[in-house]
Amino acid sequence: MPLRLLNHFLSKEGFDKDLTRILFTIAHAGKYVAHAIRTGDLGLAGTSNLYGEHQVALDVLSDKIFTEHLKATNLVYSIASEEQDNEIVLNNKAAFSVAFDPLDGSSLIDTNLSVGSIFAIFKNQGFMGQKGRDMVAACYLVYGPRTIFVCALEDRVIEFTQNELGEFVVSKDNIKVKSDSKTFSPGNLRATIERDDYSELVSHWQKLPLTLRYSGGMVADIHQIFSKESGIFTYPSFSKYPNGKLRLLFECAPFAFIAEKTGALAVDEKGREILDIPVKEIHQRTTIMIGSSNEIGKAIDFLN
Ligand code: P6P
Repeated sequence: MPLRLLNHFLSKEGFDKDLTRILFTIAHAGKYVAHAIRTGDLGLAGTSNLYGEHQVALDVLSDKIFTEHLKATNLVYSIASEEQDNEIVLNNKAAFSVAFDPLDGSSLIDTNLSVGSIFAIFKNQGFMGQKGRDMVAACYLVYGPRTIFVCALEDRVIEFTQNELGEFVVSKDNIKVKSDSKTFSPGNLRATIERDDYSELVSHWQKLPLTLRYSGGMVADIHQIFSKESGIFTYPSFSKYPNGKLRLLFECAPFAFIAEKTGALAVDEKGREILDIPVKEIHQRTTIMIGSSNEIGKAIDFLN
């Protein structure tokens, strides 16, 4: 099988040249983040982000790496980062806007669990009023035993795995998720204390039985659904997070965009498609249930 390197593969598939340049840039920048995770300073950066979460040095460094690489393309009008309070205009003549969580799950790094970076790409100047459905691409990197880059554009979801030479090579093309789930990834289990409906849903999964697969890192937990082509991940609301904890623009919408290309579903706990929720505020949160369509349908019934 011909070696299918990321940049050659995306170029020959006839995708938008500027868009593939942005995707290639993100994957390339991800190599520096992967290196920093494996070798870099794990201490605190002495700063905190909007949410008051202490930023580990790697959060700050990852944010800088992606921002600088995207700026250098001259293709990006603005970025919105989970680690930055506001949208930042990079080039007011450019066509694309990129929202990202530069290092999701960074609190897991000192336990050596897999973490990742998540990206939503719009061919629009700015994010306000946009919906996930307006994206032109979404992608993520998983920094685990191997560094993996997954991107969704047009109707394809493609996985690339970094080889021993540091090149991203196609490892899965046109990923599809089965409608039935074998595993469950129940986020925010503490919500079962307040919510009988979520408690009943979790018991339902346990009695099927589905196999529990949960790490606390959204990227790895959801990547598992695409990698195994089956599964369900949930993060419902509770008193501490009445609108859910996870962010629409940086986390849930990109994964929803990818999920729907695989035949999986991504809804909030009321059953609304994540991709139809308009961006009103770049840090807005949402609940999420994402994965095998049959299991999502049952989960909506339980929570409503
Ligand atoms: P909790 C990590 O901090 C994160 O943003 C996601 O990666 C993960 O799914 C979620 O939070 C875990 O949240 O409340 O269980 O710690």
